Amino acid sequence: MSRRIIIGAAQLGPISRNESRRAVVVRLIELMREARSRGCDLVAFPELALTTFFPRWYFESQDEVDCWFEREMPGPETQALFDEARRLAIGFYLGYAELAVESDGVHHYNTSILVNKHAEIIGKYRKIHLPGHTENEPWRRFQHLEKRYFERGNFGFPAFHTSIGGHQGVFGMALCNDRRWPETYRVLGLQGVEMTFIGYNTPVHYSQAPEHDHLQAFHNHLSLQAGGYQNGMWIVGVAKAGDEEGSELLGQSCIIAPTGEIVTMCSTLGDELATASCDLDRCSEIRDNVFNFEQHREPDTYGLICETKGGVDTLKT
Ligand code: ING
Repeated sequence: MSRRIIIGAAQLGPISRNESRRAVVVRLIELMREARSRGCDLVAFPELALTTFFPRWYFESQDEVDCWFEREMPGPETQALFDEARRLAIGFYLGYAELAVESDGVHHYNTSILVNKHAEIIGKYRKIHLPGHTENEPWRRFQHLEKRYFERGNFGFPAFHTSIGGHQGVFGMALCNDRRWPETYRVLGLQGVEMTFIGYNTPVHYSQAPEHDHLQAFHNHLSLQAGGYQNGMWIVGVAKAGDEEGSELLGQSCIIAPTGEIVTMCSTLGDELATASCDLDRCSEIRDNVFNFEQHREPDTYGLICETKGGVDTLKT
C-alpha cells in the first residue's frame, strides 16, 4: 500500500517594496494553476509570501511596520487565492506576517497556514526561532529585524492530521530559521509528522560572518536534509529568491525524501514550480529502523537539551 501525494514547491522570485498584495496574489495563482496542471494535491509557497522581506529595513513608527501585516486571512486581497484553490481543489501552505488582535492586545507573528482543497484553514503555525536583532544596526549592509517586528510564536510545533490527495497523513510547518535548529524537526517527528513545509527568505550575505556567505546554499540543504533524514519525514523547503531590493536571497527550493535525498529542486531564482510524488509510507523505512525512536532514543540522557538555554560551563561542574 502506498500513500502517494503530489506536492509542488512554488518558489517566488523577488517581491519589490511597492508591489501590491494583489499583484503578488496574481503570481501565486499562476503557480497554483501550474501546480494543478501537473497534478499537485498541494502547493507550498515561501515564508512572508505576500510582501517583500521588510525586516531588512528599520522603521521608526509602528504604522510603517503594520502595513506589511495581514489583519485577516483570507482578507480582501487574499480571498482570490482561496477562491482559486477551492475552484482547483488544491491545498496550499502560505507564509505571511500576521497581525492578531487578541484579548490582551495586538500581536505580530511570522505565520504560516495549511489550507485544504476546500480552502479551509486546517492549521496555523507561528515562527518560534526569530533570527536577527531588535535595534537598528547601521553597520550592517541591511537589517534583519525579525526580533523587533515579530513576537515568538505561541503554538509550539503542532502536528496536523489531515487528508491530502485522498490520503490521511500527519503534517507539520516551520519557517526559515526554524529549519536550522534540530529541535524543530525532533518535536515534529516525535508527534509522527510525515511531511513538514518550511518557507524561507534567506539572504546570502550574513553580516556577522561574511566569510560564510558562499556556504549559504550548503547550510540550507544540510539543515533540511539532516532534519528530514534524522526524523524520517518529507521536507518541502520553499524560497523567496533572487535580488530583492538589493538583497540577494537564496533559491534552491526543494523537496527532500525521508532518506534525506533531494528528489526535486528549483534551478532559477524566479517564480518556479518544482514537483514530486511523495509516498508518505516511505517514512517507515526510516522510522521503523535506523530512527526508530521507541527502540533507540535515550531521553533520560538528553536532559541538558531542555534544562539549559545557552549551555553549561563544564569546567566548573
Ligand atoms: N532568515 C535567515 C535564515 O535563517 C539567517 C536568517 C540567514 C540566519 C543566514 C543564518 C544565516 O535562513 C530568516 N528569515 O530566518
